[in-house]
Amino acid sequence: MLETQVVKEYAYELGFDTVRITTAEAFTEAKGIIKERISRGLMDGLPWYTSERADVSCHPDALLPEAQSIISLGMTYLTEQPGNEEGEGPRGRIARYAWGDDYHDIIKPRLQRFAEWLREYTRSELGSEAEARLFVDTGRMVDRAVAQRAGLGWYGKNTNILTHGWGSWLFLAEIVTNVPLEPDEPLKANCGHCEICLHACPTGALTNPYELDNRLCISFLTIELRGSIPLELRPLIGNYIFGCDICQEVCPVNKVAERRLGLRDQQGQPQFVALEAVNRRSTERQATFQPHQEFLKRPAVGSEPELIPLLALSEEEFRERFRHSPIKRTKRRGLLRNVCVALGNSGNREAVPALIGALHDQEALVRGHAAWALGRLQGLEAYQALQAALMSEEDTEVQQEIHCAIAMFGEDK
Ligand code: B12
Repeated sequence: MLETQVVKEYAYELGFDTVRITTAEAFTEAKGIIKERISRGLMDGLPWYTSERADVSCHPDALLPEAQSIISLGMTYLTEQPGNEEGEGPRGRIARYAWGDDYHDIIKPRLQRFAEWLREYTRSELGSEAEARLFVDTGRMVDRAVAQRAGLGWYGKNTNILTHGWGSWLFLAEIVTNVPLEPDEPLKANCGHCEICLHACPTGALTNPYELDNRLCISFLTIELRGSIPLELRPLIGNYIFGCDICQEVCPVNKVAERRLGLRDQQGQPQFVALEAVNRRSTERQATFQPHQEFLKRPAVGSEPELIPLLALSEEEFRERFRHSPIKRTKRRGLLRNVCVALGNSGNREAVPALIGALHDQEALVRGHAAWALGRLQGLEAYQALQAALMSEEDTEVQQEIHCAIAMFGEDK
């Protein structure tokens, strides 16, 4: 058997914050739960998330026939709390994981280097090259089930994997290999009686402990959903325009992680000794926490950008601004749809002229949500603009949205 510790050390060298090992046995329990959730419609809205996918993602040997071990990896995206950004207008919120660079672009190359190293290492140590398959998020793998069984963390009731060091503020990735490695034990930790996250979710997406209804999750509604956001859910989204962190932010384990790893003081000095040492089970390697630079807030993206200027983004400006960011996933029309909803929820009438402009956007999706936002914000100017737009609008769905928006006005516009 290979020296497992050497493999783990190399993961740290590559910049992963935590690493554990599990076997390549099937994830039978996870498969049963996933299939049951699909059949109850809890995964609806993600057409690629099928029962057949679970047959592969829960069977590592379907991904690599001789699979023996899975190296489960975590990389934290906790970074400094952002300072105030310039500007006075209403602001939107972006989930923390998207403040910086796209994690797929950061983690994939490191996994590739890991696999290359593993091949070389096994050639010299065992005389034959290891085979390895790499996964981060988009691959057909159950990232969280792997992390749980490997003891990298435990399932929180909000369904995220929690760790002692970083709470759930970390990305998961894995390498499936045919090399036998000594497996770690699952952790005994759990959420106890705490159910804060279940009650904090504004849309009630956490229907039971450890159970998420995808169709209600703000993360799904603002990132993955391609079409219109259901009318009844729009007011509940608040000012989130990409993803959502509410169930993570309220989690006591996350609060402890934030305080302990935190963040630098005003002189730019790290305030706390990281728990990295604990996670590595080594007392010699005391180190201070250095946030990954790649996940620091990008000025062009921000964490709470001003909303009104976003409505003026052209396709090209959108592509340029979000080129390296996970936000590119929504495409311009998805982001502007979300911006309209956030402006409608802001109660800020300053947004009315920009929303009237958006009633003439090239995208029907944006026009429809701008109409809804004007209905929320009310006022004569908004009312008249909606009436005028109805005369020229040709898309039947948008016409419907405008009718609904007009119906939101009372007698005294
Ligand atoms: C689809 C998906 C989504 C969907 C969610 C659909 C869903 N219900 O999972 C949407 C788009 C909404 C989403 C949102 C988010 N996602 Co996402 N997503 C995924 C993806 C691609 C698949 C997840 C999956 O398989 N879900 C199926 C369900 C059934 O699995 P599950 O929720 O893990 O269910 C398990 C538990 O319920 C457990 N269980 C069931 N009953 C019980 C009972 C007990 C007692 C216990 C202990 C456990 C338990 O068993 C189930 C099966 O293993 C993974 C990447 C991957 N390839 O795995 C990322 C992933 C899960 N997402 C991630 C992130 C960061 C997020 C967001 C935080 C992003 C954001 N800020 O907006 C939110 C979090 C929302 C939430 N509370 O889960 C990370 C999570 C990292 C972590 N620390 O856990 C992942 C792993 C991506 C990555 N590689 O880093 N996501």
